Amino acid sequence: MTATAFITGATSGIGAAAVEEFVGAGWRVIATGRRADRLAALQQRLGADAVHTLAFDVADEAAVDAALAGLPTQWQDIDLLINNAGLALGTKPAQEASLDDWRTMIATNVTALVALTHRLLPGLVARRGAIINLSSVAATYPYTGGNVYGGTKAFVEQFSLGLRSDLHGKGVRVTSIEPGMVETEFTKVRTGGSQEASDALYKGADPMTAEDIAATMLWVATLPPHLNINRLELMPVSQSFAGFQVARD
Ligand code: NDP
Ligand code: 8X3
Repeated sequence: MTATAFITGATSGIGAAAVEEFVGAGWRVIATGRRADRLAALQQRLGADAVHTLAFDVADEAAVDAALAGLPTQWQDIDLLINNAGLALGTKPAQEASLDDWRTMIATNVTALVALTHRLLPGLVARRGAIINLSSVAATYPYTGGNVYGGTKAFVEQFSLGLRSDLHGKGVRVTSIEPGMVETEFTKVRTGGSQEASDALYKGADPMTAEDIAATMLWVATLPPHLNINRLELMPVSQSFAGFQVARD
């Protein structure tokens, strides 16, 4: 029987690549995001039998509920939830950052992820399904300007591990994927739409691609059912760690 994945943030970057990857491997995918035109293009390219689209703001719980309530019967049995929708806003240190940006990151990366997971968990338990959550290296390694973004991703990692505990014995797999630099629209979004800033960050860095992460997610999702990858951290070879900083008088 064909398995069904529910992928948030499917209009761009990692999520869009994941739709292609999973459909290519024979899965059916419910692809979601706010930009309905991009979802329609995805469905047109891959076919309505393989891709069902739901356009909603993941942070709008009423919109999420309405979208889920309207799922056709043949799309209601979800085997895999990929909580990928998310964003960083701003690169300023905390004392100069925008509180509105912080609220948006928490609403999207934390509150919305938790609410959608809560909504789909009973079905995932019934089907002994799986959850893949998109955390980040920013969950583990702090950097200047990462403040609330890193905090949201640390939550995603710890929530994933907590889910593993709560789902003990239920046969549901949960994985926190924690990538470093992946070239997507992420930096353009973070910098308020600056393609120049995005190009400058990735130039010469040979960053990971959205396809790299999508292929990793498919690998995680298709391991033998007795295997669970708890956390998986990836970086491009060009990215590594810097030391502590010391302020001197
Ligand atoms: P993109 O900006 O390319 O994609 C982000 C996706 O999230 C889009 O499809 C966007 O859809 C969706 N999204 C954002 N806000 C909302 C919302 N309120 N409602 C619904 N959908 C939303 O970035 P990436 O592909 O890089 O990011 C995907 C995930 O990977 C994020 O969680 C990010 O934090 C994480 N990540 C990214 C890394 C990177 O270096 N790129 C590294 C580590 C983790 P739309 O705008 O159409 O709603
Ligand atoms: C995004 C990765 O290194 O830009 O989650 O914080 S990084």
